[in-house]
Order: sequence, then C-alpha cells, then structure tokens
Amino acid sequence: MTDSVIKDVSGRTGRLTLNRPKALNSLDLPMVRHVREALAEWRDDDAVEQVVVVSEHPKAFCAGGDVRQVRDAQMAGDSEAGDAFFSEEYEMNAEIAEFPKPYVAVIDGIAMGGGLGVSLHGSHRVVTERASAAMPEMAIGFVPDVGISWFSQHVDTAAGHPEPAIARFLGLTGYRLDAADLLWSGWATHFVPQDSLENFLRAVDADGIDAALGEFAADPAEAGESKLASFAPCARQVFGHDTWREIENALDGGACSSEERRVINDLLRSASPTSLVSGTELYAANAAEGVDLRAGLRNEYAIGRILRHDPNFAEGVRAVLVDKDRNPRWQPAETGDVDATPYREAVQ
Ligand code: QUE
Repeated sequence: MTDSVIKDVSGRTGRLTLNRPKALNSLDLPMVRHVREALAEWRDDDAVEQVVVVSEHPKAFCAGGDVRQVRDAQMAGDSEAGDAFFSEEYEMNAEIAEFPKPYVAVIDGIAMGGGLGVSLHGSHRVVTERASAAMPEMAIGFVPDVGISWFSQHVDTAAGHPEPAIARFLGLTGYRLDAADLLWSGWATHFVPQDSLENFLRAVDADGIDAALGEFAADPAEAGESKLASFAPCARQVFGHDTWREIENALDGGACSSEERRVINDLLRSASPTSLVSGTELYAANAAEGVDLRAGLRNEYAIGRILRHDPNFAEGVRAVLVDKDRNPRWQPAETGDVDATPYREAVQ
C-alpha cells in the first residue's frame, strides 16, 4: 500500500504529495499525521530549505476533510473520533502558519475546506489556471474552519487591506473562486501557468523558491478578470455585519442589483440555516481585536463541536456526500428560528 501522503526530499526541497485519489485527496487522520511528522522533521533539517505541497491528481488538489468518516463515527455513537480528527487537523493548520521556512502549496485543481487549510497558511500559495476553491461547509451543516474563517478576514485583498465582508461573503455562500478570484482575494500569492508547472517545480528544487518564482511566475492579469472583484461592491454592503439577521436585512436593502441578489440567493439555497447563524457568529468572533490564528482555530473548534452533535451535520453530509441527493431536511428550516446564543457563548 502506498502512503496517502508521499514524502520525499529532492534537491533542497522537502516535498509532500497528497495521494488519496479515490477520495479526491480529502484529508483523514493518517494524512494529517504524515504532514505534521514531515514538518517536525524538516523544521530543523538544514538540508531542507523549503517545503512544497502538491497533488498529482488530474482534477483535485484536496477536496476537504473526510467528513463522511466523521459522520459514520458520530452516528455509531463515537463523537471522540471527530473531536480527535479536527483538533489534530487544526494543530497542523497552525503549524503550517508557524513553519519557519518557505511553505509552498501548488493548487492546480479543486481545493475545498481542509484542502485550503493545508495550503493557504503557507508563505507561498501558487495557483494555476486550473485552480478552483471554495469553503462549502454551509451545505453540510458545518462552518468554515481549518483557520480560514480567521485567515480570510486578515489577508490583504487586491484593495490593499483585509476585507472581512468579502471573507464572510465567501464563507457564508460557499462561492467558488477561480484562479483570478484567488489572486484578487489574496488567498493565492502567485500565478504559474499550468504548462510551466513542471519546470517551475524543477527550478524550486534546484534554485530555491524565489529564483523559481522570478523565472516562472506570470502576471496575475494573465489569469483573467476576477468575477469576485466585480461582485465586491455588493458583497461589501451585504456581508459586513456581525449577525445573520443584519446580513439578511442588508440583502433585502437594495445594495445589490437584482442579478447579484439572484446569484447570492442561489448560493444560499444549499446552506443550513443553523450554519448561517453560527457561521456569522464565528466570523464576527474571528475578526475581533486580539484574536490570532490559534484563537481563531479554538473558536472554530468550539462551534464545530456543537454542530457535529447537531443532527443537521449528519443530514448535510448525507445529502452531499452519502446519498448525494442534495436535498437536506434542515431543522430549523428558517434562520429566524435558530438561536445564536449557544454559538456566541462558545467563542472568545
Ligand atoms: C462541503 C464539504 C466537503 C465536501 C462538500 C461540501 C468536504 C469534503 C468533500 C469530499 C468530496 C469528495 C470526496 C470526499 C470528500 O466534499 O469537506 O471524500 O471524494 O471532504 O459541500 O465540507
């Protein structure tokens, strides 16, 4: 059996290849442990100057965390399996952010949820034109996690400063970002066209990340126009609030065109009402003064733990990943009937 994360050292680079193709490289506990062990080993190894994370899957970088396994355990009465998986995954996310050498993720395909947690906390987030990313947790009765509810509110967008409203739009709607959107939002740092990827990776091994980027990174404009950029004025008006009720009111308030409202309502159609209310509380908590990534991860864990015990999580994973009918029965069915208090009390 081959490892689900292949670890090797090539030239001056420690390379991790995500390798669980049957599950679109979605992360399970052994994969998280492989990544953590490699980072612990390479942190103090002078022969390793940088770490590169890649996937050789033709379509996927990493589709998320293996929430189907978590649901199975939860339904068998074992909630500790989910707790253990998420606490180790979030520890890995923090360790990536704190890694003292360049950590280069190459997103050349689909990256969702946990796949963004294993990439965006690194110093270099390289995308190709095949990159496609989303935080789709609202559809499974969960909330944006793996540090992204914190990271996305603290990274500079193309506007030159962090934009929590854009972050909340992305996390609460599950909007799918393409390469241009990833570069505009600040989630990606560099654009390398797919046809130069092999040469780029060879140059990283031989010459180091800075020289390789100097040679192969293209002008982000080559990724095309960002649709997210044109959506931003509407998103800033609607999603810059700390409660779901205010966001809902702003959506009805006429800040966006009817076409923009239609797009937002389409995206929200698959969202769990409980996730919308608790997710907004999470974003508000993770934008607060003095909350760093580790505190943000603790907030995600606290709300996530409540949600994993809520029947909406099992129902959402069922509808998206088990039966794939995309027809979940949420309870409550309306955001107005969800009480935000337990989530507000769970966070810092
Ligand atoms: C929300 C999610 C996930 C998702 C879809 C959502 C997620 C996840 C997967 C996934 C996809 C394909 C696989 C797989 C898992 O999809 O976390 O094993 O083969 O892992 O709407 O959070």
